[in-house]
Order: sequence, then structure tokens, then C-alpha cells
Amino acid sequence: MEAKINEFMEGLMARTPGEAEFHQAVQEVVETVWETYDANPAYKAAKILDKMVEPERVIMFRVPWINDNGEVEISRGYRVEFNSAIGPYKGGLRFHPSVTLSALKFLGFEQTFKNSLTTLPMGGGKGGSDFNAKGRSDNEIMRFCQSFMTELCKHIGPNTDVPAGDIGVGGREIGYLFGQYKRIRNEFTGVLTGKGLEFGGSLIRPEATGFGAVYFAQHMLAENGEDLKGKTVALSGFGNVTWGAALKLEELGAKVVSVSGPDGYVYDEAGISGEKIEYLLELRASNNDVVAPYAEKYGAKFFPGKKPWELKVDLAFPCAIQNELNLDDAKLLVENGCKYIVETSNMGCTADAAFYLADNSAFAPGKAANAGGVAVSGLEMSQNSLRFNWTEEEVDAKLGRIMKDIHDTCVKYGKNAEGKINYIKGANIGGFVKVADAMVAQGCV
Ligand code: 8G0
Repeated sequence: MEAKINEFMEGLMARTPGEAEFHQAVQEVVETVWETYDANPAYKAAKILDKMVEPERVIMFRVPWINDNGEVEISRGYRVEFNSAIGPYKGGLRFHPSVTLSALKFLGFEQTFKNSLTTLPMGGGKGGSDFNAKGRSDNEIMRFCQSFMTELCKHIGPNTDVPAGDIGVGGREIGYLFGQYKRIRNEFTGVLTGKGLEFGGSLIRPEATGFGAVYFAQHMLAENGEDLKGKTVALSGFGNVTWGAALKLEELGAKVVSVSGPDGYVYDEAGISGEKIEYLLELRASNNDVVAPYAEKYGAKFFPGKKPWELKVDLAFPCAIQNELNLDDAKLLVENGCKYIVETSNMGCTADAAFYLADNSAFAPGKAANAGGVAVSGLEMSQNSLRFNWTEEEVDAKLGRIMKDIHDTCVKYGKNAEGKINYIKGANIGGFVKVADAMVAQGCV
């Protein structure tokens, strides 16, 4: 099996040189689904895996815009339409200097499996730009979003491709993007998710990724007869996802002791609760991308240039960005008694860290743990099609059920003879089978 996997990966790397993040994401999936793939002659005859690693379409475009000094700036825009076997392409837009074709291919590839796990009819896609919002004015951000959408609007639509926000793209940016789409296409339609509540957004969408990850953690703990009450938790990041996780963890009686940014991490021994959680949103909206002001404001400790994985905690939720937790971090967490690592960012752990944690702790991969975000985006699409809005309680209840279903799927495909659950394996096989079956049924397309 190992030889066949290596041969597959070598072929992929030769065809896609330099796309390290994409190779990392594919390797993790291929290693865990190969047995399932190999045992199914219909998958092999249709070359399902070879097809799955080739995006259906990649769009790259120039995004020219004018800054506040009247100068022209050029960014690069992308949309990777990865897989539409089970629904319209669906996935976020990321505006961040780390955005490259490789990063978006890894994200779009993972999105396909994640969206499949949610049980909702959504294919996989991802897009964005290397635009850096740091230090930009609101007007500059608006002009950038308008230029970006002027091209993107030719390729998306409510039955074709439905983007959302992601890192660097929040409610403000989705508003500007939606306004420009509507203006150019003269169509009010559910073409984006993460919209404002006044124009088709869903309740609970901003909270959904964080809430979903905590619901998933509850099921993991329940497997061991534990619950969140009184547990100490390290979070990284300080955006929407971190905010949502902190809210739900507080509600369920856990104590959050850290948040982090590119500048370092904050350790708040008293617990990050109440207005301190809301302050995270203010920090994020300042466009400065630093968390140090939290420490000053609330008299907490700040560790410049460090990550919170050196803390002694019961649970850790990486909520920031890919590869934010490496093998050394993983070993330190386990050594310090951390039993649950809930990967809430996409590919938050390096490959070696993820496999180490799967063997030495209860480790939830991002595809499963963070699927609540896109799940509620799927519910936003449903509400837009119905031209009707569900209540907060209705959306939250549906989110809760979806996260339980995802956990059940992980158990179904990931539990071994000794009763240990390998969530990486469970999520990958569970996500893969549905997409693969749909692709086989649709023939050579
Ligand atoms: O709402 C979405 O579709 C969305 C936005 C940003 C990220 C993700 C994700 O699942 O990674 C989904």
C-alpha cells in the first residue's frame, strides 16, 4: 500500500511542483482513504482519486485598485472551483498575504470533504487574494472588494459557486462584495454567505465555526465520560472563530486562558470571559492584527513571538491559520497533560503533529471540528432559497445536530477494534465516500 501511495504522491508532485501545502493536504487524505479506494473497483476504474486532486476549474485574475494616496495597486485574485459532485462549489474567500494558488488548492481540496461531512449539498471551492488589509482604510477595503467582485461575478452564482468569508473577509467585506455583485448582475440572490442579517444573512453564522468546534469537543469528551465543566482551554487566534469558541466554552463552564495573534499570545489566568470576549471583535476590527493591547487593557500576561501551546491546559483549540501547531508543540501539549486537541483552523497542525496527536491524544481534524461554519453557510443558502429566516434556536439546533452527525461519521469510519477513534481517518473516509459515489454515478465528467 505504501508503495502505491508514494507512486500516487510522486505523480501529483511532478504535475504540481512547488505546491507544498496542497501536497500536505492530499497526502493526509490519500494515506487514510487508500484502503477504501483500493477495495472498490468502481472507484479505481473511474480513477476517482486522480480526478479528485485535479480542480474542476481554477480562475486567476488581476485586481487593480486605487489607494487613498491616489496610487494604483495590483493584487492577485483567485477562485479554485474544486469539486461540484454533490452541490455548487462552496467555500470561503481569504484575503491575506499568505494566499497563493497552493494554499487555496489545499483549502479547496479539504473543503470538498468537509462539506460532504456536513450532510448538506455543497461542493468544494476556495478563493481569495494576497491583499493585505493591515493598515488599510475602510474606503480602500471597499474599493478593493469592488474590483475583486467585478471579475469574480462572472464566475459565481447561487447554483454555481457560493463564496463566503474567511481570514480577512468578515461581515464588512461580504457586504461590499454582495453590493457590487448585485449592482453588476442586477440580481438579489444568495450568491454569498456570511451576509448581514438585513440582507439574507443567517443568525448564528458568525458564531458557527466556534460553536460547532465546541459541540464537537463535547462529543469527544462524552466518549470518555467527561464534560467541559471546569476544564481549562487554550485558544489561538482572536478572530470570529476564537470569539465563537470562547463564548460557547464560557457558557458550558470551561475556562479560556489564552488568545493569540501574529505578535504573540496573551495568557489571562483569570479567564477570558464576558466583555473580554467581545473586546476581541473590537481588536479584530481595528485592522492592526495584534493582540498585545488585550494584555494591557486587562492586565494579563503577554508572551511576544510565542504560541500558547506551552500552557498547561486540558484542551487546546488552534483557531488561527494553517500549520500553527508543529510536532514540538504537540509533544509539549501531551507532556503537559492536554488530552483533547480540537483543530479549529484549517490544517492548523503540521502533518507530523496531527498524526502524533491522533496516536497520543484525542485529536479532531479541522475538516470535522470546524465544519460548523460551512454548515451554517449551507443553512443560510437554504434560508435564501426559501426566502425565509429561521430563528436563532432553530439554526443552533440544526448546527448541534450536524456536529453530532459528523462525530457519528468519524466514529463509524474511524473506530478501531480496541475502541480507539482515529478522527482523521474517520473524517477523511466519511467525507470521501459520499463524493466518490456521486462522482462514479455521474460518469466521466
Ligand atoms: O461559510 C463558509 O462557507 C466558510 C467560510 C470560511 C471558511 C470555511 C471553512 O469551512 O473552512 C467555510
